[in-house]
Amino acid sequence: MNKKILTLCIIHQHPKILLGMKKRGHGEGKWNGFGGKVEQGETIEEAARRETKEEAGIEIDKMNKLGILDFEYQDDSGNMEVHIFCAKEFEGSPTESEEMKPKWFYIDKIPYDQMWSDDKYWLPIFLDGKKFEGKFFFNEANEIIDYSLLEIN
Ligand code: 8OG
Repeated sequence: MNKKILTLCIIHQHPKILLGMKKRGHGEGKWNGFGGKVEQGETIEEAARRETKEEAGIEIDKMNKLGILDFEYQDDSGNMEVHIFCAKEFEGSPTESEEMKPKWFYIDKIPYDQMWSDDKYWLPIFLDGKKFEGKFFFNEANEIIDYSLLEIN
């Protein structure tokens, strides 16, 4: 099966990050960065900017790709490659959309228990501004059964 390519963008204005509560669909009820599938004819960076605008109402110019993660599932839901970007600046003010409700979190109060279970492994590396690459394997109950994660210099 072809892997889907997705984006994830987290705004980091130290000591806070901007997350959004996913209101519907895949990941509903979880806090996450903004992102989604890369559409035909757009670059990964363009998709990251478009999704952030659609979901949080803000415009990003400069961003830094910090991570690439592979997610592999045992069922048929399809494997994914997620490109993770950090942006420090943006234009506009974060606004609730049909999909996401944005909120700032201090980095010592990140709600890991209401996030994807892999996030606690890689988000600390992201918050250090370091690059990383990894792979997470999930079972049918969406639990991590194995993973590898590498910091890249
Ligand atoms: O378009 P859609 O809403 O399905 O996009 C899913 C978003 O969720 C996309 O930004 C990628 C992101 N995402 C996953 N899995 C995981 C995960 O395990 N952790 C985090 N933080 N984000 C994830 O699809």
